[in-house]
Amino acid sequence: MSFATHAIRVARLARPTRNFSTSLSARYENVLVSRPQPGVALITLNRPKALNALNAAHFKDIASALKEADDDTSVGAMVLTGSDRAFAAGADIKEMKDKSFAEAYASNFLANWEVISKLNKPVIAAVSGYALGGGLELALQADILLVSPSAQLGQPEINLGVIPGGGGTQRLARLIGKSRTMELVLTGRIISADEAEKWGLVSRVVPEDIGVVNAAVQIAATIADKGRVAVAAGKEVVNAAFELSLAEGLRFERRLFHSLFATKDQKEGMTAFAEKRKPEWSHS
Ligand code: DAK
Repeated sequence: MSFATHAIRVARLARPTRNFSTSLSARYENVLVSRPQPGVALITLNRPKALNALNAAHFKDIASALKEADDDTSVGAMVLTGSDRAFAAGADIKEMKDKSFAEAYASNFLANWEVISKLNKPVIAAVSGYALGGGLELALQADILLVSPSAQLGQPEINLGVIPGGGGTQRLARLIGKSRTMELVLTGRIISADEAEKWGLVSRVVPEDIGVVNAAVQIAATIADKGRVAVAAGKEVVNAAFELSLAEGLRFERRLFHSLFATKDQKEGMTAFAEKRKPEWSHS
């Protein structure tokens, strides 16, 4: 059986019950929070009338829900998703259209934007429908990005007389190169899920019959089942590849690898392998 076929079977078997807990969501007006599987927090953007456009209140809820899950010791990984029609159609244009420079500058407008990249635990974005402008920039902050066949991704800010401001130019250039990034940023063209996969922008397109959220939850559950210290180290060091030179990155990787020998999970993981049993992580 190929890896892809195996992954599809596993995803089908592990299809989560959509048992959204209202108590977890109660504090948030614009996001739903649930626990589809042990160790997994599912955060769903929920501002459907505006295609999940990200206004200040919405973004505050997203940031708080993610931070809360990151701080929760029972959570090992998070999934961030939107609706079938839109992951998010960008920052809220109506909210920002009349802002002056002084207001934007004095309030440090959208300063909390980099929230995902500052979390310790992995975030998997499950994107269906529109992921435009800030919506794509939010998804690009995730550690793993999955899309459904309906996904439409782009940076259409040029049509509004501005440019991307939430990291799009920099993250896209690193992921898909200069020419493709220039095309997206300068023309505002929206690309399909297949094109995004071909360009290496996303991990994969998940077929409708499996469901992008189900696949993302399955990946999150797999990660949540590992030792948390090693997972955090893996996330930190891969992300460092976007900031450091190769020599610095290799050194950082090696040092973090060395440091994991100070953890109980390293002793347990390697002992369990030698004893031919499943490791029991203490996350310490
Ligand atoms: N903002 C506000 N409302 C939006 C919206 C948006 N981005 N996108 C959609 N809506 C609203 C529509 O106004 C409409 O509301 P009503 O008229 O019903 O009240 C409702 O959602 C449904 O939209 P449509 O009627 O337009 O639906 P369609 O299917 O016809 O079209 C569309 C869907 C996604 C193609 C279209 O809505 C569209 O083009 N939306 C705008 C996409 C866009 O330009 N996005 C980029 C926004 S700028 C930064 C961080 C981030 C950013 C900047 C700085 N820093 C950290 C500094 C991000 C900037 C952006 O994202």
